[in-house]
Amino acid sequence: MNVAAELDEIRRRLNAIRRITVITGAGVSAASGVPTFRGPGGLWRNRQATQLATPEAFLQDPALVWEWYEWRRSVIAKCEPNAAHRVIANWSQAPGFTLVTQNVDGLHERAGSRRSLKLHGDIWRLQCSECGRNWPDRRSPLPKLPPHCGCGAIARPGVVWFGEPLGEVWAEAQHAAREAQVLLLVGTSAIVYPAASLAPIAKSAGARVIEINPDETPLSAHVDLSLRGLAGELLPQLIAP
Ligand code: BV8
Ligand code: ZN
Repeated sequence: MNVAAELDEIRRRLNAIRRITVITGAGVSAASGVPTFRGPGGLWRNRQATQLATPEAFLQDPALVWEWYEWRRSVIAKCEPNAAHRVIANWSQAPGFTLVTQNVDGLHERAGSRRSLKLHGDIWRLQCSECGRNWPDRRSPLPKLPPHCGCGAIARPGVVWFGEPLGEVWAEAQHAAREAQVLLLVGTSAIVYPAASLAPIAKSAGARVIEINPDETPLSAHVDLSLRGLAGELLPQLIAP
């Protein structure tokens, strides 16, 4: 079946069902100019994101880790949501729709997505490293690095680091995967866990799993349909004319 026919079939299916879950990764924000983790912008000062996004790196050198997050906030602050974010925001108005994102950039919310499950937190929130307080701070640049909490302790970005648990949102994401009739996997390399286990969970619960990615991923052989293309080009074609 050619891509156009496959898109028709998906569009028909999406119009016929209620429970749709979409999982997104950095690829959805690539067209907005946000560097992906494994793409060309994935390296910062020759360090891998997986090296910097850890409690150990923050303990060892909080100033360096904050410089990285401050750089990412400054890049994201100049980015606008793209067509893929807008299609998903449109779908998010429907009752049976759930958005599960690995992205911390906040572009889904800026596009109007309601009720997104942010698996890995939010780069526009700060969290106290002592008392656990978590609050929004969208200033870029931040007036002082590292920022501190009202209790006097140093604050960290409100994101989930490698080696840290995801928290309650993980149970909600698993539920959304199990309940889905169709699960769309958009713009993720499906390497980071437990996020990458949501598609197999949905599939074993009977969902039809569709992947949209210009490249193959470790899940491509395990989904019902793997469409090679860009989210910003293919998603708009899934909206009923
Ligand atoms: C935990 C927030 C346990 C921070 C992030 C099982 C097997 C192996 C390893 C593990 C395992 N279980 C746990 C692990 C360890 C680890 C892990 O998965 N490591 C990986 C590297 C192997 N997982 C963890 O540590 C997790 N925690 O397991 O805790 C625990 C339990 C109890 C008590 C204590 C501990 C926490 C993981 C979360 C880490 N935080 N982000 C920050 O952002 O700074 S992860 C971060 O990286 C992102 O959030 C995202 O999840 C990931 C990047 O992946 P993608 O978003 O997919 O982006 P990527 O660049 O890789 O790919 C982009 C894709 O888009 C590509 O495929 C490309 O082709 C495509 N694309 C490009 N352009 C487009 C496009 N697609 C469509 N359209 C386009 N235009
Ligand atoms: Zn505090």
